[in-house]
Amino acid sequence: MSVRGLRAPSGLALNYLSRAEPAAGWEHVLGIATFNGTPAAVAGVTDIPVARVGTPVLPSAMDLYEVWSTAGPAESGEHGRVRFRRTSELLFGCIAVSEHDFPAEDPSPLHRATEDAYRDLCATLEAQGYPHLLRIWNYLPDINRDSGGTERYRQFNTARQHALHVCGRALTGSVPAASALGASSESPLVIYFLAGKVAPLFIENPRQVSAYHYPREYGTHSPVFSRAALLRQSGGLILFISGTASIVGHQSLHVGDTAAQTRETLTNIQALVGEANRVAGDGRFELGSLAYKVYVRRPSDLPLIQAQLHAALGARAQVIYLQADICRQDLLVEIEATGIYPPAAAAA
Ligand code: 3EB
Repeated sequence: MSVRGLRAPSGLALNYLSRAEPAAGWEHVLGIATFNGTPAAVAGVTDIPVARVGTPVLPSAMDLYEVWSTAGPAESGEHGRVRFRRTSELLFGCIAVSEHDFPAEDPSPLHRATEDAYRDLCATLEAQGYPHLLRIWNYLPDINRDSGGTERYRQFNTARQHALHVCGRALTGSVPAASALGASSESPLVIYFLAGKVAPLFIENPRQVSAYHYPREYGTHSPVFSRAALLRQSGGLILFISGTASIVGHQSLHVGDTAAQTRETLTNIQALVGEANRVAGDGRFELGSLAYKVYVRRPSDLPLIQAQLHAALGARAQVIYLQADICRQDLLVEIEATGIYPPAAAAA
């Protein structure tokens, strides 16, 4: 049963499902993310990449699966530690690297894990011939914890930038849309991604400094991501909006005020939707027709955040909520979104 879904006329589809198996079967599934441990329902699925993300679903005890699928034939494979599945246009991949794989005396096992993950990821894209990284999701345990005097999110940023540089990839401009969130302490570093044969358009937010140009007060190495990526494929448009928070310029706004942070975040997403429509020319994306993933730092804030989303988006919007720490201590909520235009009936 599909609780929420988006599908391009032919091409990529995203569904947030309340049970693992899509009604249409596994054949067209490219990849899955799970958020509540490793459910038995997907344990037997050997051919499809499954990213096991350690961010609990809210309200708790709800089962939820993020399922990416396509209309065309798909093929699975592995490269290094990356598991992937691909069509003629797109590749979905995921990788998990445990920090325990590195010596405890290493100054930053997270740095090593991040470098290894990105190196395998880049090698996969090169070997398979999908050079354009479109969208990437990064989940690191204890994202706000310090070790060796540096916050772990900053260690991740240094390692990500270094690894992308070594792979010969851009560090500004043509860089993927992304999310980077905290996961539970027991989780490995989990990364999943979508890559394509054709370059997307990368979109920045006129209200925000580009993340790759953040000043050094946020870390010696800036985060490498675009605010959104827009892909034209098979007669449709796909809009990937990065994790977005209550940041204007480069500063966090409304510290301590969850409702105001949620409204500012939605204003940022509205600005990105406007940019996407302008850049695409024929884009007709609207706030109310996107699919949203909302990361909530404090589970007790859920009703407050839900109320803001309902007021801003109306009843049609598709929204799921996860508990996750956000990459700045003063941020209480972060929202990512995906849009497919023109819209079609949700896949069953
Ligand atoms: C921000 O705007 C909030 O490091 O990949 C959002 C999306 C954020 C992606 C990343 C970080 C990342 O800076 C944090």
